[in-house]
Amino acid sequence: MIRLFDTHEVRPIKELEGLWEFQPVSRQGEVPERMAYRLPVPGCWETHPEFGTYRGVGLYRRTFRIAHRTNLRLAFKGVSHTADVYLDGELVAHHHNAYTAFDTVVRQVEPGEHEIRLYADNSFGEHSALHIPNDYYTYGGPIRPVLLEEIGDVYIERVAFWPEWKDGIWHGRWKATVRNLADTAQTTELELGLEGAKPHGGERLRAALRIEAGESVTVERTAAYPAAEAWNPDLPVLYTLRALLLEKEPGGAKRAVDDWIDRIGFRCIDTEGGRLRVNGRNVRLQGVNRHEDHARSGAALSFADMLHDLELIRDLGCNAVRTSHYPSDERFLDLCDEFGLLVWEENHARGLTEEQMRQPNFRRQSEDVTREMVEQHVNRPSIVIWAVLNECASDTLYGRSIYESELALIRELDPSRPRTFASHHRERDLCLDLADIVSLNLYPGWYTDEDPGRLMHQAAEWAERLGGPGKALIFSEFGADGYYGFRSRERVKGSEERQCDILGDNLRAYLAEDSPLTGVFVWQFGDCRVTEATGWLLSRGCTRNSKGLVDGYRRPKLAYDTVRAHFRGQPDGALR
Ligand code: ADA
Repeated sequence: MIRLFDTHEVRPIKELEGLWEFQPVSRQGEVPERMAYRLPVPGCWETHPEFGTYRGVGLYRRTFRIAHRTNLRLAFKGVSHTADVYLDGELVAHHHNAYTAFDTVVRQVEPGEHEIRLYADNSFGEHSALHIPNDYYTYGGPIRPVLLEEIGDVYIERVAFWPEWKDGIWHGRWKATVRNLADTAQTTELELGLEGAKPHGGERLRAALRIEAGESVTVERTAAYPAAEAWNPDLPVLYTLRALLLEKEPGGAKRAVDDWIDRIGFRCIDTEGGRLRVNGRNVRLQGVNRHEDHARSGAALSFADMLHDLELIRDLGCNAVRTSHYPSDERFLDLCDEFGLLVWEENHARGLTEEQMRQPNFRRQSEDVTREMVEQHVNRPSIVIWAVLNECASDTLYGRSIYESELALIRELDPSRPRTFASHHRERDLCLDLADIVSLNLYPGWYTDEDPGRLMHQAAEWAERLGGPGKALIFSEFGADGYYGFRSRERVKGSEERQCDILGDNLRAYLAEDSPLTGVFVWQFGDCRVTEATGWLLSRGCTRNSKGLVDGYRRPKLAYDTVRAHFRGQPDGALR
């Protein structure tokens, strides 16, 4: 399943899901004598009994047939973590980072049978600046869908849509890019429309285009949509966006030769008065941090598992989720759009030191994922915050230069959403002024003995002094380990009871009347696997980060009900 809706009705598209051949190999490009295994796609090799801890390169192979000569677009929604793709023996794509999509276009492919070889590499080393041993697990394989599309010489590459509230009416700003693969200039007509929401004075927006050989053109348009209804968390109205490329037939009639379908919602966000506002109304974010990790399927959750997560998150009384620490699967974001769950989405990084940020590949890989995240997810009404670089070196001058350029890149790509980053550097942070929202990860009751209420007011003072006056403040992480099933009358650390106590104490302070916080995100929704290694952090018990409200199989712990009671405004009903 690719998305919750059809992304194309004109362009032929096929998901290459199912069983692919698999073989571990020693390096990218190696052709083994035989392919001894079969693995599911999407999936990760850790689900196979022999590869539960395999770290290295894995080759996935399959064939497919096409009936006529055509241009092919091969799209990968997420390969963990570095991919090399070969079509009929030719290298056609290379991509780093598990959590963003990439594609490649191959021209004039002949009819008949063709072979795809996908080399996925989950090893750590110089080549990989973002995927490092960490407090979550880097799985191996195509963890998200793989697609095959047939395109003509001229095709729609991307369509972005920004809703804007102006003079009491919803407006939409369009930006559509059309590419010409041919060796000669081409003409075409682009038509842009929203189903169910007509622009002022017309049905659809149109542009006649002439595109030079091998080039692309970007069309920008603005229109008013007086009849549009707003997307709100309690009534998330979605509209279908449809872009078409039209060709004139000999008789004069127009025929659609390519299309692009997406869903959008009309809503605006600001941080006036130090609060996050959606459509001009204050919203206090009550959320969880969610890793894409499941005890059974690793990072390749099924759609049913994603929906189950979303239902649990809603049952907890959350109105928000943070995609820690990387962009989410598109299907999970589709669910958030559909159910009105607000999303903090962040680029991929966790806990990089200055030295790791100086690694030669860091800058390019990090900017790539930031750009891909924003370009690929910009149309989603559910995303209300963009974030970068969780707990990296924002306490150093070099770190500051990186935060500055990544936050600026986001502003350039999408001026409509507030930007932030989650810091654990407290008053030593040097970048709080660069963000629109100050976000802090603090663990009173777990890593420190501080009183949560006192710490919160102290944090508000840091935000004001270092971030700038009147900035919104979020507690982006707080929590405690609780080993599923480990019970203790003495409520010792690590027990489910102690996890309830700590989360209860935190939430009582943060959700109180006098709270300066505009949002709270519990660390974390579900337990996740971590890299097995030595060192205090990575020697976590059970090779898991056990601060989940549910365990890896989604069995609720006692703390689930504690958080649920607080988020639903009934803290007295909480287990203490
Ligand atoms: C950090 C980090 C999380 C997780 C957490 C913890 O704040 O952002 O990824 O490691 O701490 O459990 O300690």
